[in-house]
Amino acid sequence: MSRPFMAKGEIVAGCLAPHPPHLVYADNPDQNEAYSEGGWETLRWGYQRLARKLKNIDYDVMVVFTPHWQTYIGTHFLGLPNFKSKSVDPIFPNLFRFNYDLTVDVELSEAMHNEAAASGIITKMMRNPDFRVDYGTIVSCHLLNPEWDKPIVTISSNRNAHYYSAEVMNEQAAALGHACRKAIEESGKKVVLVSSHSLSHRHFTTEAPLPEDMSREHIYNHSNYVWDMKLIQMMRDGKMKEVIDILPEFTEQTIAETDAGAFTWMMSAMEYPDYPAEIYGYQSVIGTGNLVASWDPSEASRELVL
Ligand code: 2X7
Ligand code: FE2
Repeated sequence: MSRPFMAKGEIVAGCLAPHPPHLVYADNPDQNEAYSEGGWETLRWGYQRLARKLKNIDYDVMVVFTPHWQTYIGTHFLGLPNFKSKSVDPIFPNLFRFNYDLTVDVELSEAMHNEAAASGIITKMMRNPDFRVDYGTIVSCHLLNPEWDKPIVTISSNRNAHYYSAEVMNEQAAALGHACRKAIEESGKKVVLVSSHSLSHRHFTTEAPLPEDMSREHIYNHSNYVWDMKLIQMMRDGKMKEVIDILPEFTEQTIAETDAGAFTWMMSAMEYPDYPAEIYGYQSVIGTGNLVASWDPSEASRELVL
């Protein structure tokens, strides 16, 4: 319910924030147990630049939609004020064993949950204190805000693409984005949205002896590269409605991580921007295509980055 005399809440930025654990591994933060000699600088430097921009934006909370919290009955929302544990990547435990201690904006989480439920979407609040937050949330949030000085909300990926089809996922995620926008506006809060995923997602099945050996890193195949570049050009051109319309085909052709619904959710919540995206960097990680990008609704602060 909206409160009288309260300023309307708003989405102040939307970030496409890929979450290969390699990027945190390469950064060697205190929280991660593994040690590296670096790697994937094009993405990490892009992230650092976007993190600096976010420092100059006034916002209350980061809302992240992640493919690695997979729910099969409905969309779930983090529902306790604090989660503290160790997050271990199930595929890359050699790279990512991260000790996290994060705060959640439960009020906003419940508001989005309730608005989504009111629009007919199956939803649930996650109230288990022993729940382990997924590495997608942690990697994207850490790289966008290494100080962890803002609360977050995580939204799970209801696996509609797998249960039904990429088209059904696109429609469901768009409805969820619409509901979340409404909840944010009524909350009076300033929110940064985070869509946590790679673009093309075919990946190598064996790892280099030294994971950060950049002489071994390249995109999985040319077709994936061409698809990624096509999408990035459309983002530069401000054609986000068109991007979302072709997303099911992109998802199927490149086994893209857009299957999770995060990108459609974010674009729907932002009402399909027709202004240029800010591009911060593109690079492959174990063969997948990864883009760091942002959508800044304010013309005054929007930049041509790359
Ligand atoms: O989850 C991921 C990913 N999306 C891309 C690359 C490598 C690892 O993990
Ligand atoms: Fe992933």
